[in-house]
Amino acid sequence: MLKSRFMMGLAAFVLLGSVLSTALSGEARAGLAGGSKFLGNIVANSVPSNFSTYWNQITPENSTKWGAVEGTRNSMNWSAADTAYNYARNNNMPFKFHTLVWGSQEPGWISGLSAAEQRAEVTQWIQAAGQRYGGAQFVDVVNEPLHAKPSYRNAIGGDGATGWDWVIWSFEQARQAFPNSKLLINEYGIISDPNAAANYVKIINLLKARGLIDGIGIQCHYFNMDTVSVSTMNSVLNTLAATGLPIYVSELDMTGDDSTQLARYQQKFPVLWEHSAVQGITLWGYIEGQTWQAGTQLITGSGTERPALQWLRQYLGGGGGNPGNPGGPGGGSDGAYADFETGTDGWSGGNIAGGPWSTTAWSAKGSRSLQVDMAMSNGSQHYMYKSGNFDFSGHSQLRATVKGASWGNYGSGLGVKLYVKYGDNYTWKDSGWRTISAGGTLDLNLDLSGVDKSNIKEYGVQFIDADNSSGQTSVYVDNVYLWN
Ligand SMILES: [Ca+2]
Ligand SMILES: [Ca+2]
Repeated sequence: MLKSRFMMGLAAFVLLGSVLSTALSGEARAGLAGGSKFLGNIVANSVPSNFSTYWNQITPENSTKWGAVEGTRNSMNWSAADTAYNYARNNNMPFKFHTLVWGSQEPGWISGLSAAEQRAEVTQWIQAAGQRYGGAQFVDVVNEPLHAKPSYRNAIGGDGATGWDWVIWSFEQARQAFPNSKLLINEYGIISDPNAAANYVKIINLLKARGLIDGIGIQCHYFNMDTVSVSTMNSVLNTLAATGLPIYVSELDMTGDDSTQLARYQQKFPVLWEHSAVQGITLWGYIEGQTWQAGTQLITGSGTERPALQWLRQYLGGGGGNPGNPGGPGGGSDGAYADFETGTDGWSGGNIAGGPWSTTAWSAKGSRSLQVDMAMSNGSQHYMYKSGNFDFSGHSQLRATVKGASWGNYGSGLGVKLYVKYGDNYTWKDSGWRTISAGGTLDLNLDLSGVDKSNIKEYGVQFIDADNSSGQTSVYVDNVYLWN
């Protein structure tokens, strides 16, 4: 949609000679987010002084839109785009060019041209952008194909036999102009609407079949995010992930007074951030008075972090989780973190009758958990666990939530322990004996003091049948994470 802060460039310079093609490292080194996923933000005409404190990826807010660059035909104004691009390069941040073909913020003069002239102008625009910003990690090739088709689309293929020939043509041109960039499509109204997601996937699959697309952008603005449910979000993300392409959340914002915005971030940001297909999130502004929509800001006009940003800093600060939101991203691949939203997360079962499976039967976080079936008898022991070499350094507790199914005879209660095995001798430590009845749920905390945290060999949940138990049941584990 039209960005209200759109600034039409007035200065006109033709600067095609300055080719900035240095490839940037994809590794993020600034901002709140470490690890392999970026957390970025937009840049308008200048870069805020605290930008790199919070963010490690850049998308220009308006300055790489066609209407902003070429407001006067063949007079290209790249100055604000250069500012953003050079900052990204100098600070080793991925840069996204936004956007090549879009039905909003087009140059006003394009509609008056013949079809042949329109096609030549779009081609020239795409080539000029690629010549100047060929080092961009990402390019939004087509923006909002479902909502804002360009006025000139019939000049570049129209609907055609596929229904989306103009989109295919645009990606073909972009592939030539940006051979080293990841080509993305971008759209709003997706995260909150499974039907829209299915329509979006139809376009994506046309491009994927032709080798033209490298990732899926979903905007995730407040008018979708404020009210969407977590289950709808997960459903849409899984639909998009089934294409096999990575997902980029491209324009995230959420409104609300301090407590409302905080609750929305706590509930919904992790759903996006922790989905295995999501490789980066870009927020759409953060400073009060400089966002396109009032109420979305994360820093007030006086420079104070709003609660949602304070939480975000804590959530992303490593260490996994906090009192308001158990289950942060944890200590990375060497730590312990599992939510089983996309599979078994490498967990196994021991002395079980079936599984483990990622299931929607129950969850403590998100919409899925890990399930095993087991046959109960007189003191028998069963396990759900992950083995390998893990580093829990810097954390004081391992936590998880478990549940027993409502079927089977639990007798005097199913014993449950959260445990680790550590060191070369696989020394055992557990959370102590707790019991659940059929259908019961438990939050388990294992104190890691005294454990050689840098040398963890296995961790998991042990179940011990009561003497008077019998029959088959199912048990579930979810939201496994390291605390503090
Ligand atoms: Ca031109
Ligand atoms: Ca889960």
